[in-house]
Amino acid sequence: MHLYGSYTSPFVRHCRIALLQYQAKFKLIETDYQQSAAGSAAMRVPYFEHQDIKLHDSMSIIRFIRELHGHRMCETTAEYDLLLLVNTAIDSTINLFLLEKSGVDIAANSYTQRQSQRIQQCLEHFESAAEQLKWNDAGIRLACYLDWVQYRQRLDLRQYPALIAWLEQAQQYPEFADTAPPAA
Ligand SMILES: N[C@@H](CCC(=O)N[C@@H](CS)C(=O)NCC(=O)O)C(=O)O
Repeated sequence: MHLYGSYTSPFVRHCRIALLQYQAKFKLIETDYQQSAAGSAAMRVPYFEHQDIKLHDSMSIIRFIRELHGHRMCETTAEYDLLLLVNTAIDSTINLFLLEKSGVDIAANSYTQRQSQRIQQCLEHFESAAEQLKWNDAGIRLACYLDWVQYRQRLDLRQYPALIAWLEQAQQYPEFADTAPPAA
């Protein structure tokens, strides 16, 4: 199994965690923008190859890994919905991060302001739902996201004590601790 990605991406990290949970043999191939543009129609990481299978999104990759080991990706519709909401928050946060890096003034544009508002509302939702979190795909993805925002210093999580507690709980899982982004 070949997983194409980076050691910092929260999407790639979730795939690595799923693979480590099953002690699956895989190779992470570090992939930059130029390589992902050539290797995936989505021009993003992760993408994945195994025998004649090629997958272009962390959602299909994780589903494939779980099913390969006789499990489902999400046990309930509620878990799936939470997972998608975390994806929404990650997408907006990464978009703002990349726009800012490319010189866009994200505070001056009404659409980027809406993205910032979306992120805040998602975080408030996660905070209010934190008591129900489990170490399943929704909970894992949330932990990957929270650790990434801290790593990139994108958001101040101090106003979300339940999310900080969830992140601390996640650190207890070896597959989460072992996939932490490298020191900047
Ligand atoms: N929906 C995709 C999102 C992947 C994604 O946004 N990856 C980021 C890295 S964390 C990326 O490669 N961005 C490059 C770009 O947008 O050009 C997934 O779940 O795999």
